Amino acid sequence: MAWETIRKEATADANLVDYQAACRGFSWATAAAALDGLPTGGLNLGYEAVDRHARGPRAQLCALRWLGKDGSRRDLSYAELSALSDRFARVLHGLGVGPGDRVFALAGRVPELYVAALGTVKNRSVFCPLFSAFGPEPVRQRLSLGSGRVLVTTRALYRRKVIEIRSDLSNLEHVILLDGPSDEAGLLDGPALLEAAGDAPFTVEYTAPDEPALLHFTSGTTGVPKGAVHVHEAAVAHLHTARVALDLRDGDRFWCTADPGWVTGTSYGIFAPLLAGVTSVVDEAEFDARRWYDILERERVTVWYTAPTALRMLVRSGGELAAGRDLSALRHIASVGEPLEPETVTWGRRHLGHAIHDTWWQTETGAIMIANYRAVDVRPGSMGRPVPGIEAGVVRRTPDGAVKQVPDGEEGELALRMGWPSMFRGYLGDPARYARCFADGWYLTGDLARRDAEGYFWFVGRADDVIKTAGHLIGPFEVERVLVEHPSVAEAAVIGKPHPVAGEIIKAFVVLHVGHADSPALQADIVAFARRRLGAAVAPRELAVVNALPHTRSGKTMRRLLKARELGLPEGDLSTLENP
Ligand code: 6R9
Repeated sequence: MAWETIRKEATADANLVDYQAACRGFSWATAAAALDGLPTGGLNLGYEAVDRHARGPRAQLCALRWLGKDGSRRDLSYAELSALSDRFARVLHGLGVGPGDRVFALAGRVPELYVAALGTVKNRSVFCPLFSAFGPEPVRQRLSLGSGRVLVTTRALYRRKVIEIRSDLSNLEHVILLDGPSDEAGLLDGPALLEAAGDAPFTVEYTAPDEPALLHFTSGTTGVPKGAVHVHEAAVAHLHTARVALDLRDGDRFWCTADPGWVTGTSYGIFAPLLAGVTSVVDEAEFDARRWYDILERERVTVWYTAPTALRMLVRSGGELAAGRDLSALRHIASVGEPLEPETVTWGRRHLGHAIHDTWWQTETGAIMIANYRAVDVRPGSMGRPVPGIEAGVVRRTPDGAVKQVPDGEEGELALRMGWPSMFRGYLGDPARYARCFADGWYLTGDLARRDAEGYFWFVGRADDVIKTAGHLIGPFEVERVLVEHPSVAEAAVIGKPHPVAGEIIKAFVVLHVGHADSPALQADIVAFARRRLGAAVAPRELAVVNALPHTRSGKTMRRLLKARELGLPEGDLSTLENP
């Protein structure tokens, strides 16, 4: 069924009113002029996000409104956030942690995490978030690949996920506990360190715009996770996209529901709203439909950035929870991370007063690249059009290494003309893999898409086997290598199985070692083993024991074939499922 275009809202006040004109008149130099730069020259992401505002009229404005799980709340003004992150920067400095050193964070959504992120980049160290629902194995792998010198975490998370791997982490010198002292040796008491750091302002040193600021791990089909390096001048793209794609402006109450353990929760949950000088709402709790409606209503959220899985859960929670709410403050709703089906776009219009505006981007792009805009007609099911300043194309690689755009309407790989400020500048320690992402001046995204005659982009699928489950990007190989460590498992293959709410769930197929008999108890044991090692967010939700896995002649597991069988598709007709 073709979905009707949703006409733009009455939006003469939108930041982006005339899309074509905004694209024509755009330059990154002009966008960069919206930032101050350091008094000593250079550009520092943390300084731009908080210190700049703390020195001006926004000093007393609420920067972070934190809502605790237990109903408590805490407001931090720009001045307070600037002072606290100064203290954190001084703590790092005092520990001898300096420019380029990597500071990892493993914590839930607590104010101290935001303070640590800002303080880290102000100290010119590199902030690297980890998802707090990761188990010990993904934490170990990322900390060791990233040679983390500092880990900022909590007592409980340390005990559950770090103790057992600490001896493997030879570069890890300091563990700072955000929630105070611990009896265990070798752990630093964060609040005491912050207290002792005193309140003299921290002077941010000259920071080159292309110096690393953030490190985000992301997954591919094979091999270990890749550390995508982002630089301070990503701030230019964070702010620009916050304005044009999210329509942020003075006076906004912005709520990004993503966890800072993933790129959306960092780019748009920490930095973009602060760069834009608005109030950012942070909820510590996990999804709960009633609580979420309460937050939208009570906090008078004006701009809401969320994800398809969460929206589908809201849809399923039924209309009663939404009925009678005063959502009149809400001006714009946007979504990212997975395909957003047309039904959900129009559900937003009906129940929340606004269409859901899909946006597309990746860890590697650092910021929104394609979006539906408030003042532009929405085509439900489409990711929208490129952000002014971004050239996107649908391409095919030719055998001689060139890249050719395909005609409108045809499928190909989504590509972006390289050179925007938040483009990743490397995969940590893997320049060859980085180089393979580029050809002919294009960054090749690994997503399949098509463009229609009016320039709207439509997501088709992934060109590789990575899985998006509940918006989280999971590499199948990371799961498979843990499964085969179970004493009964000889071989494993993992796919994303379509799921009505989570988009996909992780399904594992395992072959048992000779002499091991399949049983419900054994299957439960394998799943429990994977959950313990990987954490609930990464472990398989379903498992099947099979006699053999399909392999190519060169020995690679044919995950696509398993997926086709799972979906009941004819095996000869894998079209979009086929590996390119
Ligand atoms: C920000 C983020 C990136 C991958 C991306 C694509 C998928 C993101 C999407 C979407 C369909 C959208 N993706 N946005 N698919 N429609 N609007 O999610 O980064 O975790 O690196 O994932 O997510 O496949 O390539 P990341």
